Amino acid sequence: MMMGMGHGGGMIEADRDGVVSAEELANHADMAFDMKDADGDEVLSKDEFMGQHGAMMSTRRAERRQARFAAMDANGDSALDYAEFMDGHKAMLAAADTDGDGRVTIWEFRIARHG
Ligand SMILES: [Ca+2]
Ligand SMILES: [Ca+2]
Ligand SMILES: [Ca+2]
Repeated sequence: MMMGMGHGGGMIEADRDGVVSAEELANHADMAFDMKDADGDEVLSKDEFMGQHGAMMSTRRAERRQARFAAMDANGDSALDYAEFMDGHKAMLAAADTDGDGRVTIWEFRIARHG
C-alpha cells in the first residue's frame, strides 16, 4: 500500500470507492493539521490556516476560507486547536451529505467544500 502519497492532489478518498468515509476525512484532517502547523505549536493561526498561497488566492476563495476558519474557531480566539479543526471537519462531513443517505460521495464532498 502506498498510503500517504499523492500530497497536494487532495487524495481524501483513499480507497477510491466514491464515498468519503469519516475515517478517510479524519486521516486527511489529521495530516492537513500537521502540514499547516508551520511552527509546530499544535495550534493553527489564521495565517497558517490560510497557507502560503493565501496572497495568491482569488478574493472569493480567500473569503470562503476565512469564513471556514471563523466557523471552526469555536472559542473565537482566532486560532484553531486540533479539536476545533477536527470538529470542523466532522461538521463539514455531516453537512456534505445533502441527500441524507449517510454516505458522502466525493461529489457531495467537493461541492460542500467549495461552498
Ligand atoms: Ca502553529
Ligand atoms: Ca480557537
Ligand atoms: Ca449522500
